[in-house]
Amino acid sequence: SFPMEKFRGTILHHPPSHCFDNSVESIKADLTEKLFSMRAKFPEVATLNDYYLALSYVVRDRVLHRWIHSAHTYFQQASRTVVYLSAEYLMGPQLGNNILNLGIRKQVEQAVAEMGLSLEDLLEQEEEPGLGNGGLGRLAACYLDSLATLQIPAFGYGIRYEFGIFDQQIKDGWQVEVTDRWLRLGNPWEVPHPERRYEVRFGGHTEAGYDAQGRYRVRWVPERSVMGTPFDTPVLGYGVGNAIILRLWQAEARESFDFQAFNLGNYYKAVDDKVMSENITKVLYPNDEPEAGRRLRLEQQYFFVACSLADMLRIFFQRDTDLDRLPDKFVVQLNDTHPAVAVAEMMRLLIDDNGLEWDRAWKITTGVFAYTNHTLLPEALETWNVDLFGKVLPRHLEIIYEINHRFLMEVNRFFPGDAGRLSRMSLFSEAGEKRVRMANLACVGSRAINGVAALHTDLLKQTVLKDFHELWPEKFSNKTNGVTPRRFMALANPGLADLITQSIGATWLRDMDRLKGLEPFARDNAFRDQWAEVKHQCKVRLAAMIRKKTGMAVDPDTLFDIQVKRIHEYKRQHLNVLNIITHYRRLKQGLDMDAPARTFIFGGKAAPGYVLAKLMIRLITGVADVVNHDPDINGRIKVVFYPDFNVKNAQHIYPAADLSEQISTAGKEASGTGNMKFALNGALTIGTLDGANVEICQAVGPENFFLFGLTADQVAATRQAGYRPCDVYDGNEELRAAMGMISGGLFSGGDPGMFAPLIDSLLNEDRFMVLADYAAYVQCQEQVGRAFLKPDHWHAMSILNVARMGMFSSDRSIAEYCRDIWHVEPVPVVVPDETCDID
Ligand code: CR1
Repeated sequence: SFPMEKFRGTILHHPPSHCFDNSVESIKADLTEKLFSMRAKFPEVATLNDYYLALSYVVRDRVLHRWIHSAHTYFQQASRTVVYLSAEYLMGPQLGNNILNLGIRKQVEQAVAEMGLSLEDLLEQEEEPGLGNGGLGRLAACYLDSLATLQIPAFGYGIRYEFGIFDQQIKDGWQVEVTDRWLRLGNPWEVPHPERRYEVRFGGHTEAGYDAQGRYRVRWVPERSVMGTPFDTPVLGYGVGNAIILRLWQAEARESFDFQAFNLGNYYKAVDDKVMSENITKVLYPNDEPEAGRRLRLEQQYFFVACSLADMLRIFFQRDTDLDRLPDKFVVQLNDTHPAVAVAEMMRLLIDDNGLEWDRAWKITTGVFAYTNHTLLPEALETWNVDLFGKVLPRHLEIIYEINHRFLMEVNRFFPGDAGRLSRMSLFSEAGEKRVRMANLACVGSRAINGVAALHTDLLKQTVLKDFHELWPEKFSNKTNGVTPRRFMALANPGLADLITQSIGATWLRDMDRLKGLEPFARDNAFRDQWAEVKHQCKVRLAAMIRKKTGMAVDPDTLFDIQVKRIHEYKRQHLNVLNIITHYRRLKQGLDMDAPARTFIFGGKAAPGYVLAKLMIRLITGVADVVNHDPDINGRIKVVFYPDFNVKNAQHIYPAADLSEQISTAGKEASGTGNMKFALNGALTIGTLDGANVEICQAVGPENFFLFGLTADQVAATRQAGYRPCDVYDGNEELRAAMGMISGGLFSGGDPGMFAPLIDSLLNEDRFMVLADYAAYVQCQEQVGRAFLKPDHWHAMSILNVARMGMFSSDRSIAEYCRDIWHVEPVPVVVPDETCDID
């Protein structure tokens, strides 16, 4: 009964339904055809990359078929839709995942084999879109996977950075950053829609006045504007017909600007403007950068928020005219504060562009947004200098002032005369230079606020967001993170996935609680042997990758002890290193000779401006240099730095781990998600009671988890009591020796100065309690060594870990968001004429 004329020009008819034949013969024929039509090549001259692209187009046709039917279904049913706003998405390679989710793996494997190719080689060709820094961006990607799989109508909106996170090379032991040119060889997965661009305005000033009806109105007179073009990448659900869209915005110059300048004879100014406009989506900012005075970053945030909200309203107006119903049709999830300016932009759209009064606009706005916090580290909480903010977004700054004024009046009604509280909760910090607090804006503008693990949410309520929790306790909830078992188990570890399927059936990939069915197998000798064999094969494959990337030989029969994640002081890679050095020294002294041989593997990027993190990488490679070549050690310790840790490499690494290092200072890691990926691949964890480790330990049982170190409460109490790292140092001979070996130059070619900043920071401040946890960590690592020498028990623990990790599927997380925050229901999509057998 809705007015048909409203959406003339959008999808009106039932979409075409091709019958995609997924037989081996058809896939071969399609591949040859794509080689011709998309690459203009015939088989004899085609490169491996041509074949990768051709196969991607073969797969893409089938993916788009699902998307077009999904879009049609969602549109027809006008279903309530989730809008996920995130400045980062770490999608990982697409080809393998799409083949898996289409259920055509066997046929594709055979088809390419019959053409003389290997699917593995073709998959290796793909350069992943590294459009994120780490956990937060990868979480967004896992959540899209689960949204599609749970059949939830959703859009992911973000930024199409031309250069994503830098590629990391290791030169002379140091990290060297290389620009990531992921688009160089073409991206077959995206569909640009230049016909659907939006204008985004910046700068200038505002003018106040009265409109024809005598109402007070503000007009924003911007100084410049750019265009945002969407690029759509479909994301398939697993075992369902549903697909959703990741829509990334690219900044482009308005050609009208160029024309004007050209007419004035200022051709070069026009070209300049074009460059300036396109700069907005040029590069992803690495997080953990110490100083942030970056206007371009604010422009990026506003740019993608403005495009996304405009797009959302376009879709809304296709079916509705009454903006009061917007909160019934859409919920907008803010992935951290990067898109928090959306709160002000929504108010501007409603008031300035659609003529609503403030209170009505505010009711709609606060009915639409929800906010996820991802960090407790004070230095990572975003704020913007008010002058800078006002120069880039003068109208939004006014709106934020008005929101703040009304909000503080409300606070004052609840807590009369509490000046301290008012200044803490204000959207502006006034200590020193005046700044806008984006977390406060996100809290005030949202109807739901959540943390990403139980401990993190508790600490949020007690610390950074304490005042907001006291004002609005009902807004708060916990949503413990999860990871997709499709990419991180089925795709990354097919051997393990097949073994699990053989024993408990195939449904676990969509219903991870079924993994519980593995528990009895922990006592089954034959099964344990198969389990051990799968792990061994994964280690053999990783050893081959290590050989290829670093030239180093490592022994798959040793204990693979792995720490991969961003390099950061709070994640404490240096604590890991101190244990390695201690172990090394003991072996040199003829002690610990019965400990199992270990391969310590590290991977992760340091922010280019984070000097101490880069020094930590140099320390790891320095220790590797000495230990790996020491004839006394004779292979009992090897240390590897695996360069350029990203999603693609991660898929090789997680399955091969015996031991997962999750050793952050308690209270600092909001959740962690690598911890889940390791455990789901049968690694045991050595970890602190931090982030989701707490829940993992509880789920798998403390007897199957190597727990050590201070708790978050103890960390706070120790600090309170006047923690002095030098006292710990003075009291521990092995610690002194290990640190002495570093500062004496043993790992820096005799240069005693190289690691001085690291050593000094540990001795003088030790913000992250490395020394306080050192003894407990070393002792816990000894326990790990002893446990590894009893393979039957070790593998039983490994099986129990996997069996009990079901709750860490992102399907569970997303189901909780749907139930508690989004209030959305599944919309199944039926795709006609699909002839695939799910394997
Ligand atoms: C946290 O540090 C968490 C991810 C995803 C990170 C990590 O512990 O697993 O988010 N936070 O929730 C972050 O990147 C900007 O903050």
